[in-house]
Amino acid sequence: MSHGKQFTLYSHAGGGPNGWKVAFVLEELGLAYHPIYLDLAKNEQKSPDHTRFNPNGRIPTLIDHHNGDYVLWESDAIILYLINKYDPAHKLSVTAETDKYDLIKWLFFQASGQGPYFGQAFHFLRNHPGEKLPTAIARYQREIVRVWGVLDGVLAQSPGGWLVAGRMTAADLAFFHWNDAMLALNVLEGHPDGEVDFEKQFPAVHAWHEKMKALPTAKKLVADREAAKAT
Ligand SMILES: N[C@@H](CCC(=O)N[C@@H](CS)C(=O)NCC(=O)O)C(=O)O
Repeated sequence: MSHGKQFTLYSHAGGGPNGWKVAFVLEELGLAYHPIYLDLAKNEQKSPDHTRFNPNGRIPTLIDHHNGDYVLWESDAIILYLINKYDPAHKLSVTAETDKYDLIKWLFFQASGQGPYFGQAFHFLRNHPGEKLPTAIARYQREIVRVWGVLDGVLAQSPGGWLVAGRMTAADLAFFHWNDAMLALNVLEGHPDGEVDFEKQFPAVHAWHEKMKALPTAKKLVADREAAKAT
């Protein structure tokens, strides 16, 4: 560990949200980390330098140098590790048993219901080689709208407009970067059921998103992302 920081984080120099999710939690907890940005377009995530830590060959991967160089991958597992071990003041974690399971529930939903579907929407709209596949694009665009609908219904009824315990927790942070990427990259362009107005159709999700976007840590990460892209 020549960089002297507690953690090494393998992440993506572009917008790949799963690495930025983990960075968001590290930043909010004030934990020092050294990011290594991999170029996914060059398949650096599949190189032995990375797969010796993460056999799945995807980012993020975290190494905790204060815990025997413990290596962990899968973004939401990393988030749970960080908040269980390094959040004694419960800034992002919760204490009541049912709140703990609610937080885990949202992380599972994020990992299974948001990330992969939103990622496929981006892939089929922007990255799929060869002919466009309108049925695939429509399927995943509809899924973004469906997931935002689920979140909107819950957030509209939740105290403070947060997912768990009436305050911001790691559960909220976990959703932010995927939502932000979908908006920034206009992934709902040409939605088969008509134009989507994020603010009007999903006011609770929009308000939730804006609250997180205004955090100094979120702003710092936007600057970090731009700097990483430029290198
Ligand atoms: N379930 C994994 C997903 C990781 C993932 O798909 N990461 C993307 C970047 S956001 C990646 O590494 N893609 C490159 C690839 O699939 O080779 C997690 O949450 O950590």
